[in-house]
Amino acid sequence: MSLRSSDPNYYAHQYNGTSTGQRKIRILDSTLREGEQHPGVSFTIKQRIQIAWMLDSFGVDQIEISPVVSPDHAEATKTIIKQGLRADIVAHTRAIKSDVDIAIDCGATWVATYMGISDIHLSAKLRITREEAKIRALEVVDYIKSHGLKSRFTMEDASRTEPDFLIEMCKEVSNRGIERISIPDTVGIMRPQGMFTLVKMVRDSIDSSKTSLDVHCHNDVGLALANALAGCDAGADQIHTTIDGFGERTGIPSLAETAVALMLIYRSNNDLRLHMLKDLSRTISEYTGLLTPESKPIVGDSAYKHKAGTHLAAILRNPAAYEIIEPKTVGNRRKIVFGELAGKNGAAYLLSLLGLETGQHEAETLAKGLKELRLGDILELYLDERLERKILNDAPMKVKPKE
Ligand code: HCA
Ligand code: CU
Repeated sequence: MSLRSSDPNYYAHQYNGTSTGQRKIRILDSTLREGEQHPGVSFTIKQRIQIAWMLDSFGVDQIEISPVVSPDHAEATKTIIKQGLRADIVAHTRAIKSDVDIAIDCGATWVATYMGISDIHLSAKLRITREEAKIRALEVVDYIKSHGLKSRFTMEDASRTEPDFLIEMCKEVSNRGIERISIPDTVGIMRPQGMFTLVKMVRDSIDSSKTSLDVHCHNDVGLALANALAGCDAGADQIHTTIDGFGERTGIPSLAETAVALMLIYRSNNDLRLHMLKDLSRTISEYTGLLTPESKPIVGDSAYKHKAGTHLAAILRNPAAYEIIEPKTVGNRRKIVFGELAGKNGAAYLLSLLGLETGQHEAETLAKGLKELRLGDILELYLDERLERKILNDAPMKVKPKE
């Protein structure tokens, strides 16, 4: 992506700065774990294997799956581990030795265990004291390490945990050789600045050459990705995503939005096949039977759809006027809507596509006709590569805008 001032995005990139520099922010995709916690989502073993292959070719760094949910999940985990994919396969378990045993039985080399450590999780869920939680957590960490596994420890509900206890837990697991700590905003209550402060506090209190940080942010108020990115600005280097953002309740950041934010906006040094994004979304929608909202960023059907006459006029000359990234870069398509807002320019373009007269009068008549369309009677057109070339080469606008 060029940084010349002739690039229409140039000044925006200048404002954005390079807060994360050229460093790489990694992606852990949890479609097979968090994603399956979304109401109505449950994959077959074959589908799980297919999704893992697709995520791996896309280029995520880690793929998370929980083998403890059912024997089906254990079998999928085992098979996926055997594929020898490039991404790490992370087996997600509760902080319980018998769960870790299931992960080991599946051949896991990476294990992520989680424990709710806020007072509300300790009292309402685990029914133990902080001291008991610490003892239980460290026993499991030692158990994992005694098996020579690579591991992550998730401080579930970290954003609502008493800071001194959170720091104490992070220090203890880091000192015992845990490779990664996940700092989740389990209930989606943070704002970006708050997530920054939380992650920075943890990072400053552990030895970051030994232990790296993950951020796992829930989307209850729609701030998940913004919060996760703020956590990375504070020193975390891995974001948790799922395809289309599915997860418990309203989910976590979507893979597509995260990948494009990282590569286009944050200039993170990832090697991702962005053109697979639409296909990944389509596959998940097919497997879950849940429709992708058409307004979904990057992968939605309307993500590159242009309607207002003033937009059409500009888009037909240079799509960068209203697009920050070429739709085909992410496997999506540009669409032009000829509806009540198309105006004379849009109408003239439509006439030229149909091989009809495109004089002032014809364009005005058609524009008027389009205005009278009822909502829903909208004519949409994909601009495939052939048409795009035609637009650029033979300047389709035959009607000159009035001065
Ligand atoms: C859950 C917990 C979790 C764990 C996140 C992580 C959360 O849903 O059971 O392991 O990093 O949101 O805290 O998803
Ligand atoms: Cu979660």
